[in-house]
Amino acid sequence: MGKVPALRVGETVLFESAVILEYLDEVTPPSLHPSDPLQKALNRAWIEFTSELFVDLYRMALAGDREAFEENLAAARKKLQRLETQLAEGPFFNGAGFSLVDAAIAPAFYRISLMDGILPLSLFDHLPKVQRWSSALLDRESVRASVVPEFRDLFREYLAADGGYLGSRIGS
Ligand SMILES: N[C@@H](CCC(=O)N[C@@H](CS)C(=O)NCC(=O)O)C(=O)O
Repeated sequence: MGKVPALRVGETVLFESAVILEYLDEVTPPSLHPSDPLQKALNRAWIEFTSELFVDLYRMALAGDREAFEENLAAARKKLQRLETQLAEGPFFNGAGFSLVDAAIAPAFYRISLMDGILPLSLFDHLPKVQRWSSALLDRESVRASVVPEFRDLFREYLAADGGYLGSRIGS
């Protein structure tokens, strides 16, 4: 499809991030999903919801002008507001334990933190539960180790080379 992510397993290439996630969860027991079928289904629904957040962030990263950037920033904020209403004690989505829905959203929080380092986004303002969720995930060793050490520099180089609204702000 010309899109990322993709996962090669032997001769087979899997695509669609949620499908890849479910596959990895199945081949590395125990499952990170809740065991209750209804809770599991609900978690899958929220994973699907977060996939739209990635689209907003991708469009923010590559927005050509301020208008397009802010339009997608607003769309991302709306989704995070929605997520705020789903969180309880935390710090993770289902409480104290890390689960698959956390794994699904962690890269979004990482990208938000990187973009926020270029241009303050204030995406977590008035969203204390989402803020706590993001911090808990970004503090996890498994999340840190999920990208190459030079990811931040590569991301910034990619944005700078793109020359969009965000990329043109790097180093300014
Ligand atoms: N629903 C797909 C979306 C994949 C997707 O749109 N990936 C974007 C990056 S976030 C991409 O590779 N875009 C390249 C392109 O569209 O040319 C998934 O979750 O895997």
